[in-house]
Amino acid sequence: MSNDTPLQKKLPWRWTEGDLTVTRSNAWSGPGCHEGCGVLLYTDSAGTLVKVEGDPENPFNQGRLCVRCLALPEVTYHPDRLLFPQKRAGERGEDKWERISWEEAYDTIVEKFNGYKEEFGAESVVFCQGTGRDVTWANGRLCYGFGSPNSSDFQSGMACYLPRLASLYATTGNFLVADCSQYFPARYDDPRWTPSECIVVWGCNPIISNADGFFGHWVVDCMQRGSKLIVVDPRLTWLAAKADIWLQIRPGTDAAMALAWLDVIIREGLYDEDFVEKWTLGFDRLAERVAEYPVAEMAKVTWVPQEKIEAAARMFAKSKPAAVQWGLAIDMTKESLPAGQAVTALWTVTGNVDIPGGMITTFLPYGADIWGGDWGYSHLPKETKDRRIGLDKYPLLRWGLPLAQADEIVEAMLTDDPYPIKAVWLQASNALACMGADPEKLLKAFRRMEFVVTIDIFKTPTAVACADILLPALTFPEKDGLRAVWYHIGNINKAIEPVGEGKSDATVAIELGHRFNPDSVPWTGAVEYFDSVLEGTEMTFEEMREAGGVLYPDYEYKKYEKALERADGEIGFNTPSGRIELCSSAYERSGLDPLPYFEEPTESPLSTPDLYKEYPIVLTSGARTWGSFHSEHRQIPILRAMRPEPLVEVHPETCERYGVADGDWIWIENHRGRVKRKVHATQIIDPRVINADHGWWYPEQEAAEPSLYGMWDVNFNKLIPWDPGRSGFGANYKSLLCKIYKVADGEGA
Ligand SMILES: Nc1nc2c(c(=O)[nH]1)N[C@H]1C(S)=C(S)[C@@H](COP(=O)(O)OP(=O)(O)OC[C@H]3O[C@@H](n4cnc5c(=O)[nH]c(N)nc54)[C@H](O)[C@@H]3O)O[C@H]1N2
Ligand SMILES: Nc1nc2c(c(=O)[nH]1)N[C@H]1C(S)=C(S)[C@@H](COP(=O)(O)OP(=O)(O)OC[C@H]3O[C@@H](n4cnc5c(=O)[nH]c(N)nc54)[C@H](O)[C@@H]3O)O[C@H]1N2
Ligand SMILES: [Mo]
Repeated sequence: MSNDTPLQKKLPWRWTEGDLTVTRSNAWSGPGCHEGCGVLLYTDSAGTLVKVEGDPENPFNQGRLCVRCLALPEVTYHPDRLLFPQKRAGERGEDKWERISWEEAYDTIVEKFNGYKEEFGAESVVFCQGTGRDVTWANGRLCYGFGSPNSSDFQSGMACYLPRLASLYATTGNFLVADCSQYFPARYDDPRWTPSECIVVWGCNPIISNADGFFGHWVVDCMQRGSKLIVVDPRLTWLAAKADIWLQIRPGTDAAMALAWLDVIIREGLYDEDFVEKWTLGFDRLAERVAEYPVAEMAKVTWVPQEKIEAAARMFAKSKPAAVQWGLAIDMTKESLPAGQAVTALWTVTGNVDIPGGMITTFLPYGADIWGGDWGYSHLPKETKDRRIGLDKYPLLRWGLPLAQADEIVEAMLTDDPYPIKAVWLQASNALACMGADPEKLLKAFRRMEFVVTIDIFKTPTAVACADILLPALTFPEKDGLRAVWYHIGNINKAIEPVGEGKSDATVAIELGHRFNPDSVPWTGAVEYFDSVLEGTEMTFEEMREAGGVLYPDYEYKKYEKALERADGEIGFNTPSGRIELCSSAYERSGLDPLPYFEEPTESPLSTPDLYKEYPIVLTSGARTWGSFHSEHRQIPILRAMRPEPLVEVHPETCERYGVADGDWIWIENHRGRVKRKVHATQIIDPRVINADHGWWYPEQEAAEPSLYGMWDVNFNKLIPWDPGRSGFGANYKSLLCKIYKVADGEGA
C-alpha cells in the first residue's frame, strides 16, 4: 500500500463560504509553535483574517486546534506588532528607534558583518535562534552562507531537544518517536498500524505542549484504542490522572529511574533476547552498569516507592508493543545525555524499535530538507569548521549536529576567548527573558557586542536591551512557506497581506543571502526555494497546494532489516557498528563514559545537603501552559486572561509550612537571586517540590531600562547558572533548590 498520493481531494486549497474566503494552510511559526496542524483561515471581503479553524481533512490534527491558533487574528493584528525595520536611535536599553527602509537595514548589516569578517574572521559573527520554528533553515543558511561556523541558540547546555537528538543520533543513528500512526494518512485505520499496549509519557506533558511535531492528543486516541499509560512526572498532570501508573518522581532523577527500570527488566529477564543479540552492541556491559543502580536504592533517590517502580518496569517490558513519549525534562538536567541513553535502552532491550506501536525512526519526507543542510555546514572549509565554538571542549559536537555550543559562545562573547565575537544575528528568540540561563551574565555578553540584529514579530525585552537593528517578521497567515517535520510535508499558504512592511524569515534569508553570498541562495525568491526543497515530491509548491497541500511519504517498519536505515545502504542501524550501541563508541571517542549513568543535579537534597538546609524546596520550572508559547502571547488579551500573572504551584501543606497562601505574591529565592511568583496552591505537586512558570515579562509595562517590561523581578532564569553537562548538552533548568517567602508590603506585586 502506498501513501504516495495527494490526500485531501475533497476540499480545494481555497474556496468561498458566503462572504468569507477560506484558505487551507498548515500552521507554523510565527507565532511560536512546534506543530504543523492543518488549518482553515477565514478572511472577509476586505481581506482581513477573521477566524481560524482546524482542517478536518488533515490527518495530523484531524480538525483539532489549540487555543493559540484560535486566537491567531488577535496576534496578527496586535497593535504592538513590529511593522517596519528600525535602527537604534538612543543608547541600548533606552528604547529609542528610528524607522528605516529594508535597503538601509540590509546595507548596514552587510557592511557591519563583512567588516567583522575581514578584520576578525567570519566566525566573529554568531547566528542564534530560539526554539524550532519556521526559521531554522534560514538561520543555518545565513550563517554558513556568510561563512561562520557558529550557528546555535542561547540556552545553557542547549537543553531542549538537542540533548535527546544528540544522544539518539550517536547511539542509534536516528531519532525515534512513539508510533501513534502519524506516518499514515489513514491514521488509526491503517491496517499496518497497531496501537501500543503501553505508552510511557516521560517528563513530558504532550496534551499541552504538543512538542517537536508530536500532537499530544494522539496519546488519548491510542488510549481509546486500548493503550495503557504510565506517566513519570512530579506533577499530577491531566494525563497522569488517567494513567495506570503515575510515578511522582523527584525532579532531576530521571536517569536513576530509567536505570532502575533496566535493573528490573534485566534481572527478571524481561528483555527481548533475540533483538538484543542481533541488533545491539554492549548489552553485557550495560547489564554490569545497571547492576550499580538497584531498584531498592533508586527508589530512595527518586522518591518513588520500589513496588511502583517495579510495577511500571514490568508493565512496560511485558507490553508488546510499547512506546515512550519523552520530553523536555530529560534534557533539562545537567547529565541529560546519559539520562536519554538510559531511556533509549528501555525500548531497545525490549525490542520496540521500528515496529508498529513501538518507537519509529524518522526521516525527512521526500528528502525535503527544510533544515537547509544541502547548502549548509558541509560547504564550509575545514579550517573554518575547526573553529566552531565548543568543538575542542565538547568533541561530541562532531557527531551529528553541527552547532556551536551555547555556553561557550557566551563565554567567548565575554572574554574574546578563543577569539573575539563582534556581532550577533538573533532570530526568533527572546534570549534574555526566556531561553538563556543567568540573564544578567547574558546581558553583559550582549553589551560587549558591537552590533546585534534581532528579527521578530514583536519587540521583546531582549530586543530593547540588546539590539541595534530590529527587523519585522511575519505570522504564518501572512506568508507562503513549508511545513515538513518527519511525517509529512505541507504548504503554508498566504491568506492575507502582511500588516506592515514585515517579511518572512525565508524572504529575509534569501535577500540577505544574495548580498552575503549569492551561491548559497540560488533562487530569486522564497517560492522558488520551496520548489527546490520539494524536488523529491516531483511537484512544485503550486502543484502541491492544488493537490491538497499535504503529502505523506510511504512508511516502512523495520527499516534496519531492509537496508533502509543506514547511509551506506547496508542492513542495520546508522552507527559505526551497524547496531544500536547500548555501550556507545561515539561517546567513548568523545572522551565520555560510553554507558548510561545517573548524577545528582548540581544542587539537590542529596548532592548539597547543607544548601538544602537553607533552601529546603526542590524547584522545577516551565511546565507548559495552554495560552502561551514561552514568553510569547503575553500581550494577547484573550490568552493572557487564561494566565494573567506568573504562577508557582505549591502544595497546600507547603503553603502552610512557609506561611503563604493561594493568591499571595512570594519570592522564590536561591543563592543566585530571587524572583516573584503568585502562589497557586494545588495538590497536583509533591509537597517537597514547587513548579514555577518561565518566560515572563509584562508587555504592558515600560520598555526602557531599567524596567525592560518589568522583566527582572519575574525572570525565573536568574536562578539558573550557565552550567552544561560533560558532553556540552543538558543543564539544570528543571532541578534546583530554593526557599519561598511572602513579598513584603511595598515590594509591589
Ligand atoms: N526556566 C525555564 N526556562 C526555559 C524553559 C523552561 O522549561 N524553564 N524552556 C526553555 C526552552 S525548552 C526553550 S526552547 C526556550 C525558548 O526560548 P525562545 O525561543 O527564545 O522563546 P520565546 O519566548 O518563544 O521567544 C521567541 C521569539 O520569537 C518570536 N517569533 C515567533 N515566531 C517567529 C517567527 O516565525 N519568526 C521570527 N523571526 N520570530 C518569531 C517571538 O515573538 C518571540 O519573541 O526557553 C527555555 N527557557
Ligand atoms: N503551550 C505551549 N506549548 C509548548 C511550549 C510552550 O511554551 N507553550 N514550548 C515548546 C517547547 S520549546 C518545548 S521544549 C516543549 C516542552 O514540552 P514538554 O516536553 O511537554 O515539557 P514541559 O511542559 O516543560 O514539562 C513536561 C512535564 O515535565 C514535568 N517535570 C518537571 N521536572 C521534571 C523532572 O525532573 N522529571 C520528570 N520526569 N518530569 C518533570 C512537568 O511537571 C511537566 O508536566 O513544549 C513546546 N510546546
Ligand atoms: Mo524547547
